[in-house]
Amino acid sequence: MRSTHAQGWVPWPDDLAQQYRRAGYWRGETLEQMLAASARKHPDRIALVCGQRRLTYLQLHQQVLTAAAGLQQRGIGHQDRVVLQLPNIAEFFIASFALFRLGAIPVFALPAHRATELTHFCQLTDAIACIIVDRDNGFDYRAMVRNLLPQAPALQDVIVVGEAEEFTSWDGIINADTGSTELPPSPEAGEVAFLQLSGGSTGLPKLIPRTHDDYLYSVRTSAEICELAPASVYLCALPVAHNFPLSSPGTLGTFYAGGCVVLARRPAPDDCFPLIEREGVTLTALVPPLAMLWLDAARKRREDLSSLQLLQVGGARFSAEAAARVKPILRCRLQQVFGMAEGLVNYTRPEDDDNLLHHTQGRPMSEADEIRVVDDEDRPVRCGEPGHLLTRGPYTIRGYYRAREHNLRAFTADGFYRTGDIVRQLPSGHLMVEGRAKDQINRGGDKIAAEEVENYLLAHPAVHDAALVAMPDAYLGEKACAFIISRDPSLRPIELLRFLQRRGVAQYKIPDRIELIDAFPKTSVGKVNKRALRERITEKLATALS
Ligand code: AMP
Ligand code: DBH
Repeated sequence: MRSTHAQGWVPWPDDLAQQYRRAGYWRGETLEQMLAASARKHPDRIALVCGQRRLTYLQLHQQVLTAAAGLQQRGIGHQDRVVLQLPNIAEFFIASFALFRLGAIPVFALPAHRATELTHFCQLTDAIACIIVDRDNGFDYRAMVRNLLPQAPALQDVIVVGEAEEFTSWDGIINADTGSTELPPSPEAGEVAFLQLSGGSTGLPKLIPRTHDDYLYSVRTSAEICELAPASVYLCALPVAHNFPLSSPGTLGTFYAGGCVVLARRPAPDDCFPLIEREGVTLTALVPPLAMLWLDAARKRREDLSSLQLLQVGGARFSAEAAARVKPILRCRLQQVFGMAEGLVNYTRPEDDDNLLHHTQGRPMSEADEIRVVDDEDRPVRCGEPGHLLTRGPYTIRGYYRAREHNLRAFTADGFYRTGDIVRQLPSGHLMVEGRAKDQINRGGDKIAAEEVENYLLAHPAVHDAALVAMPDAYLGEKACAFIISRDPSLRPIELLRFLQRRGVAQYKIPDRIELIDAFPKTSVGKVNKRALRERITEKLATALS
């Protein structure tokens, strides 16, 4: 096996890896080989709809091989990291599968990420190339990358879908004369296939190494649980690189089943409802705020949504009240999904009664998922009592990428991932997400690591100290409030927000509110008492409303 600790990731212990192979969880197939198999089985079925473009499985796979040859000609090869930041367009899949074919490793940035995050991904991975779109949603990705080039010395190639300006054009790559070039042997399925992002809770976003073997296992199992078939039409409304729409069972699960993936540029009803009607969409995945928006819109709009059979909701806690409205309003089944890019995914099942469906976040997808619910000293709590969720299994990572120190805290000595979630487990195995021990804000499914944003705020000369906490929000569930101790009495909150924007960080990380404060409340051991700060802002909001 060529993939080792030295390459920045922590493999499963050999005996377990063998066990996972013997059990048939890991099948030695790469993600690109999965697509190739679907192309052999269903060459003429539509695999992908992107705007007016419709690609059959055969066409999609051929474009993947062409792109692989073109990328190889640009010097991209086995184990090279390539930061991929694309919106919901066909090129996301053509580029990703082409990189999988070469054994190169895409780093899945989200379209919301800005210079600060992109620079970090380039530096942490020594990426030799990045693939971006020219502009989207009023933002020029070329200008962003142009400005970060001095900080990313390993970056040799910037590949642009659309108008490339001084950079390499994607069209040039897929139209290059690659006649005589032969593709290298496929990578091994036990190697890292890509790096996915974690919401994290510490300084800078962590990267999650997923192998072909482990990811495909989760994709296949998810596709079975969700009963995907060639007739399935999956609408990808969330950002395509996110783990939920990519693998639970998402776009990859749909390709595995021979179904059709329909890409929506935006998740709002204006974009998605006409697509559901036109394409006969049968399932889709949303975060809770979007699900609520859809429920409201469905009552007012005219589109025929009757093809929809399953709405998956996950990424943040979905209220039981909203869950109970899905079936009466959308006339489709609801599935709650509680997952994480690190691995473990839980689903409610078709046979679950309404009580389980509305009040739990499902149970683990695999019989091989190991679940522990423990107290602060890692001792198991009694069944049904709340505790920290720890997990281990055939598709849950053993360590973050190039994060030796952090891994000591994020994983137990025997390889369980500390999810940071507080859950209760019912005798049926179903989990209820009760809260969070990690210092993170879950802003309607977008995760914000408090420490990361605090560090950005601390970089402002007038900021003496900063503490970011969650505040309740009717629509998003939570928003972020920054408490600031200022050195300068004239500092205005708007100046801090502009400071973050100028620096270039994802918009969802910019605090929704800034509270200036003289001193932080402290815990008995002298740490910032974030619970007291959360209570303070919650009370303030309640008083303002009453
Ligand atoms: P990440 O590790 O960044 O992929 O984010 C995964 C985290 O999102 C989980 O550990 C939970 O905190 C949260 N999460 C995902 N799905 C749900 C859900 N259905 N209900 C509550 N929290 C969720
Ligand atoms: O929030 C998540 O990261 C998530 C939610 C649902 C996820 O990674 C998944 C399903 O696979």
